[in-house]
Amino acid sequence: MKTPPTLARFFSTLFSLFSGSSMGLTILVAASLSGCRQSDAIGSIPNDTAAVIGEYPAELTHAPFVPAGRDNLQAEKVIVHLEVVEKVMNLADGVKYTYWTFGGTVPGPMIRVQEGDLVEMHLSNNPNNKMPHNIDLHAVSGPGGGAEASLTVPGHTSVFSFRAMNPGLYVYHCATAPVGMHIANGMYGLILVTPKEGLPKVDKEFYLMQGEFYTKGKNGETGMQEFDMDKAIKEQPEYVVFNGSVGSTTGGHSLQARVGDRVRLYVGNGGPNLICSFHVIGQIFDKVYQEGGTQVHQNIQTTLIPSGGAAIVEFTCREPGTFNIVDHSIFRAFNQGALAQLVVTGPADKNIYSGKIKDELYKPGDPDASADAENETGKEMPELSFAERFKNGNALFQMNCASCHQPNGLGVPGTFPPLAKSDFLMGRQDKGIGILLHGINNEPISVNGKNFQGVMPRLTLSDDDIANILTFVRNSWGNKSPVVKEKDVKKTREQ
Ligand SMILES: [Cu+2]
Repeated sequence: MKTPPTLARFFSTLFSLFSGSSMGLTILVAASLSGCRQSDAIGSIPNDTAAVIGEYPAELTHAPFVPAGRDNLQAEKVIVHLEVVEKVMNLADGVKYTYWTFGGTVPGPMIRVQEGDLVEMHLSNNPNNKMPHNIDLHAVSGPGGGAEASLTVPGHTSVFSFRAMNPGLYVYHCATAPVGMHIANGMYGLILVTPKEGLPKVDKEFYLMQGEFYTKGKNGETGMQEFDMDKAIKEQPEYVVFNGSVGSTTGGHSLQARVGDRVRLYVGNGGPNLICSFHVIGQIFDKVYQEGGTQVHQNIQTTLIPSGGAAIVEFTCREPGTFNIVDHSIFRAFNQGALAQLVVTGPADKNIYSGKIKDELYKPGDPDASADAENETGKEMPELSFAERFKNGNALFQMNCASCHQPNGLGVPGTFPPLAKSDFLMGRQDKGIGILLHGINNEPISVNGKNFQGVMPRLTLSDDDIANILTFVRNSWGNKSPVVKEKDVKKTREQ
């Protein structure tokens, strides 16, 4: 952890010397030595949780970052300042939304304290806001999780404190009526209460939080979007996202790790409605602190995170690559935004994952499939009708040929020969197949009495494509001839 104020740190060290002594002495020393702001209330707190030494302002981090833990495992007083800010931000490309936030982001900042810590919450409601707000931390043992004590109108700050009694990963959220709307607008975050003995060291820690958004406009509809209460009640979101917006944690914003890194994800689900089936494609969670508790489950593929719940998952990165992090209710991931990415760099290990070794033809029911595969290309596909070839050929012509020969087939005088009523094209025994197969490389040609000399590149077209293009060209702009078949092209190609 970033070192808390040095004075507090000094006291922490000093007081730890007394940790074996009677609690009464510790409290006495704490009160007299600190002589400062913290210690008044602790006399009334049960002895086993009373030994708070030092105080410091909490390090708050915005997702996907996680506050560092501290080495000192003694209980301390941690002061948390959170400001509620109502602001317009991007929900997706071109989609704007008025978010209600803790700390100006969705999710709100991550708070990290230790079991036994005394947490002093200062909740400020920005004077420019329109709504009252509060905070309900699931880590609180007390009415409303602090909601009642923290109800704050714009331009005010409320303060309350709580003892972090139970280790775990907890959601906090606004609980001001209408509660669902405050949560749906983005008012949620995570507070981690690490166990007294600390958490095992890992190489990388990240913070992800899923939430749904209910907009009047359909998914992808651009412009300013309003909250839609009907969709929220029906639990039919337009967006399901990690960390507040579509693409918050993909591409250039992906999580980063190296091969060999041990990764721990702190994952929350703000809801307000949906349960998350949390999964990282291509990783197995060898440890899951299910529902954010202290019980560890091993070797889990997908873990459920309830609305208003959390999970801690861990894995070791064995292979390089881009790993998609999803809600495995999979339409949410690929159609509504519930997609984040982890990019792992470093050397591949073929013993763990080979990558594709080969791609060969597959003929079900034929034990000799691969031997036969060689001959497979000689087999005729069902021949397309004239109308199908003409239609496909039109599309291919527009893409490949029209910029030179012109959409009307008249070409450009002196430069690109016409195809319309072209004696050069229509008089050819091979129907023009050879030209499409091989191109023209500066050979002089004569078309309808005019001379041309230029280059027509050899295009990478299949036999089927060539049959389509020639069927179209040889039956457009006054040209007329029978359908060109794929087997005609194949024959010419073989000659
Ligand atoms: Cu609120």
